[in-house]
Formats: sequence, C-alpha cells, structure tokens
Amino acid sequence: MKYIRYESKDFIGTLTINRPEALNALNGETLSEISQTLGEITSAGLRCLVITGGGEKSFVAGADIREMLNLMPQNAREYSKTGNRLMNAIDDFPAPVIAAVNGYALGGGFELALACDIRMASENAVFAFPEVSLGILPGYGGVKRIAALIGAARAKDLLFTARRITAAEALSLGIVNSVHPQAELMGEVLKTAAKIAGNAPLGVGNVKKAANAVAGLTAPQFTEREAALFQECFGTQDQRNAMSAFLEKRKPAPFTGACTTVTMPTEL
Ligand code: DAK
Repeated sequence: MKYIRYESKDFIGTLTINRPEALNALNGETLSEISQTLGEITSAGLRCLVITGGGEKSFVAGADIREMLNLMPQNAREYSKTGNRLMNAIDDFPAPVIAAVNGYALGGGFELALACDIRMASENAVFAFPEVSLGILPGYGGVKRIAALIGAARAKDLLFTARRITAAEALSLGIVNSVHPQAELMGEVLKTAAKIAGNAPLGVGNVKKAANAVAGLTAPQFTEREAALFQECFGTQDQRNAMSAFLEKRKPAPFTGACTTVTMPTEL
C-alpha cells in the first residue's frame, strides 16, 4: 500500500495513515486503502484497532483540498457516500477503535477521529472544522457525530466558526478522552488497547454494538437489542470460565473470544 502502514501484535492492530508530505490529507487513494485494510482485518480476531497519522505534525489534515477543488456537484454526492461508508465501517468494526490523534485533526480528519470509539490526543493536537471557510460543509458524518458527542449548541459553535481548538479545550468539551505529551501518546494508547484486549472479546464487541445502537432505536427496540446481545454472551467458554474463576477466587484463563456455547461438567 502507498499511504497506509498496518501492523498487529497481541490482538491489537495499528493502522497508520502515512502521507506526511500532505499532512496525511485524505485523497481518494488513501480512502480506498483504508477501506481495503479495514475489510481485510475485519475478521482477523483483533481485540482493538488503533488509527493514527504518520509523522510528528498531523493525525489527518482533512480531505484533500487539491482533489476537491474541481469536484462537480454530481460527483460530490458519491464522494460523500464513499467517505461515509468508510466512517460507518469504523463504527461497525467488531472491536473498539482508538484514534491516536498526534497533531492536526482538521475537517475530514476530525470526522475520522469522531468515527472512532475513543480519542486520545497529544498535547499539540489541534481540532477544527474548516469546511465553512472553504465553502462547503463536513461530509463524512461529522455533523451528526459531534452533535451527539458534545450537544448541538457547542457543536454548532465549532461548525459555524471553523475555529481551531487545542487538545486541552477538546478534553474539556469531552471530545477527547485524554491528552498526553506527544512522546508518550502511543505508549498510553497501547496501554488502553491492551486493557481492552484483556477483556472478553464477545463482551467488548457486544457492548460496542449496544452503545452504537442507542441513538437509532426506540427504548423498547433498544431493550430487545440489548437482550439479544446479552443472550449471545451466555454459555460461552469465556463467560463460564470468568464467572467460575470469580467464585473460586482464582484468575480466569485467558479469554478466547469463542462464540460457541459450551457444556459445563455439572450439566453432564
Ligand atoms: N489537502 C491537501 N493538501 C494539504 C492539506 C489538505 N487538507 N493540508 C495540508 N496539505 C498540504 C499542503 O498543501 C502542503 O503541501 P505542499 O505545499 O508542501 O505541496 C503540505 O500539506 C504541508 O502543509 P503546510 O505547508 O500548509 O503546513 P503548515 O504547517 O504551514 O500548516 C495546516 C498546517 C494544517 C494548518 C495547513 O496545512 C492547513 O490549514 N491545511 C488545510 C486544513 C484544512 O482546511 N482541512 C480541511 C479540509 S476540508 C465531504 C467530505 C469530506 C469533507 C467535506 C465534504 N463531502 C463528501 C461532501 C471534508 C472536508 C475537509 O476536510
């Protein structure tokens, strides 16, 4: 791949958008490489995925302005849908996705970070929606996501003014989960990823599905969905082992993520 680096270790994948000469701006090729990589790793049994930017300055400085300059209206719609499909693929990724925001997260880069489940930022990170200063609006679902995260009024302030905010302000608004010195960011992100990866994969995956379902469902629909997700976890080796271990005051065996129902000796 030209603009993506991917590696994985101990159930944790790290996808680096690596186009530092353009501050990792998302051109069509980068978008399709991210989509292809996500497609390839969806069923790889990862327990956490980290997305970050190559170089020291930028997470992602937005959609590629050079590419958008001559985009015609009839193509803008398809362009929007392609980007939205990618953001939705992150939403639907079976394991939690952490954005390690190591610098500029502007426009489409901010939207990408918002599609992730958790955002951890370096002290030099800068967030903004510059779209209205370029004559457009955010097209990758960021309007909906930022409003859901911090409320409509605070979201509209950022969207209408295009003002830049620091990592510290992003933390106070609840946009990022934590802020770290840049040199420590990846270490802290990997520590969080390892904590997630140490939990039962089916429990973690299903709680992500439940959290993501909240917005789109009525209360009774959510109750049904939650019950189905809850049911799926029962009878699995991980659930039986972890609960038995608690009652027997011992450490549980490492989680396997197996979804099949097991029979306990007492049931034989
Ligand atoms: N696109 C293309 N190239 C970019 C870029 C971008 N977004 N950001 C930076 N670059 C390039 C610069 O052009 C420069 O390239 P060369 O001149 O060296 O060839 C190189 O990266 C280094 O940038 P600078 O020289 O500008 O570096 P500085 O440190 O001076 O400034 C900066 C860093 C991040 C403050 C500045 O580069 C900047 O303001 N960049 C633009 C940020 C921005 O406005 N981003 C938002 C783009 S709009 C939609 C879908 C999505 C979107 C909208 C609609 N639909 C489908 C409808 C999303 C829109 C956006 O993201």
